[in-house]
Amino acid sequence: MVEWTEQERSTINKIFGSLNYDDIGPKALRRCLIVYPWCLKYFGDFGATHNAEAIQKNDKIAKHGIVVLHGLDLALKNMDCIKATYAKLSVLHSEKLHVDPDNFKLLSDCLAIEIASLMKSDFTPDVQASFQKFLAVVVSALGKQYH
Ligand code: ZNH
Repeated sequence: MVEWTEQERSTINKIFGSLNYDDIGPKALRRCLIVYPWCLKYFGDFGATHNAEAIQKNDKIAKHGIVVLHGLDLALKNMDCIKATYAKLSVLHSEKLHVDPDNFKLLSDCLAIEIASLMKSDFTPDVQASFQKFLAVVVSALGKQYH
């Protein structure tokens, strides 16, 4: 089981408590799809092309970015059993969506970059360390049901 210090718990809760999901979710997913264009193939029915402007303007991508961010609430509310909490979502991404699990890490890095640019000097190395640990546990849990 992953151990969390009180400091880590409070830092992670503070970050998420200050986030506007409707803003940061779309930004993180768009960044991921623009920087790592192969990720777009999983969103075929969203109708976006490999073009930054099309990705920025796509409402379905924006909405899905919000869904993904709310997906992180699961981990936030269940920090002591993240692996079990994501079992279903892991099966979905593996067996139904066939998302290469390497991409979870890429999206989590894009989210870190968006949060860094929002928080600026408040995103200290210490804060980043807690945040990256949280995301690493989520990424690992999402990849757990892959065979
Ligand atoms: Zn994912 C879906 C989360 C990543 C792709 N996702 C989804 C959902 C959720 C999530 C919550 C919904 C589900 C239901 O409906 O039930 N994701 C998530 C998270 C993460 C992710 C948390 C990390 C962090 N994804 C991802 C990636 C990708 C994806 C990276 C690719 C690249 N997802 C996806 C898809 C889907 C999902 C494709 C489906 C969509 C639709 O709607 O169609």
